[in-house]
Amino acid sequence: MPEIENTDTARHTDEQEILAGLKQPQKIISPKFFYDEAGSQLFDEICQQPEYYPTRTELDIMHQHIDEIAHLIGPHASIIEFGSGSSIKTRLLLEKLNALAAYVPVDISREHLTQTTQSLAADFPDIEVLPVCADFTQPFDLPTPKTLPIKNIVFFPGSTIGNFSTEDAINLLRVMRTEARSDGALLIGFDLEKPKMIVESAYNDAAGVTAKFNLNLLARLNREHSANFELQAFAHEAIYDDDQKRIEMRLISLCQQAVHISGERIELNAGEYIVTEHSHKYSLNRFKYMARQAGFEPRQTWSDADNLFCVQYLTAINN
Ligand code: AVI
Repeated sequence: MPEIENTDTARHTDEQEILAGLKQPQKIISPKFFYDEAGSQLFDEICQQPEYYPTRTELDIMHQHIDEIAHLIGPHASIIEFGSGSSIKTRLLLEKLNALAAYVPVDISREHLTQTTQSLAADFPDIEVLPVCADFTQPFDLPTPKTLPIKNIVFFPGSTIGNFSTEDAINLLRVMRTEARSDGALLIGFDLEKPKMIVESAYNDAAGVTAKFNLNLLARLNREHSANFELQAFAHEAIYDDDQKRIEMRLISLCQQAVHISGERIELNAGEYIVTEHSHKYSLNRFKYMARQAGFEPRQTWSDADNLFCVQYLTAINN
């Protein structure tokens, strides 16, 4: 039963990671644990909140400049999407690109990949879809399409790059550079620096969806990792750190309490919090610095009229 063994091993590894984070002086849980089925649904709901500008702004930018994007990419490219590619942005790109060699979604979740592959194969019967099940933070082998691509374009929309620390973001950009190869490019969306008030309201929406999304993390630990978090004993908080240019999402303990997770006891004081996510907002210069460290040079930058969000096309630097 290798499937079951794998699942058990993965759960054990996740538990070790979660416990290690909860034992640190500043308690943390990685944002990657947000996305179980309920968490993914709540994230989709966040994207529809009026205060949450990134999703709709990025889509507007892509709609407005799709012809130029398609022209820069050119014919016979292979699109390698970091993430399972279920978004409208992926479909927009696939519709507009000329004579695509292949579309390669890369995701750690086999389930997400299967869904994406099936629905894209049905809607784009002429495009070869070659899913890769891998952790995209590490280099992975690319499949060989039937039509040899002229270049590889890594596609990473959604400003997910901002959820990585600067060091990890540069490492991830290096993996992208490896997969893009010497003639390749990167098409990426990232969130821009802006006044604190706009960012904080995006992560503290009035309908309370982001709060639910944050608290679902604890519900998930209860469901999957035999934890006993009392959800009413925690509150969501999202604060913009103007020095670090990032949102910090927290779950604050409303009282002194002890929780159990995988047989271990974790104590929290009243007011103590667990950091659950950072979401970095970049200046064009800061992003250029990170991209150059990884071997990419910005070639074209598109933004909205209010400079909220940015979509950028970068090509591989060959030394
Ligand atoms: C997925 N990621 C880019 C989102 C963000 O804005 O950092 C996750 C999110 N967290 C709270 N709201 C949205």
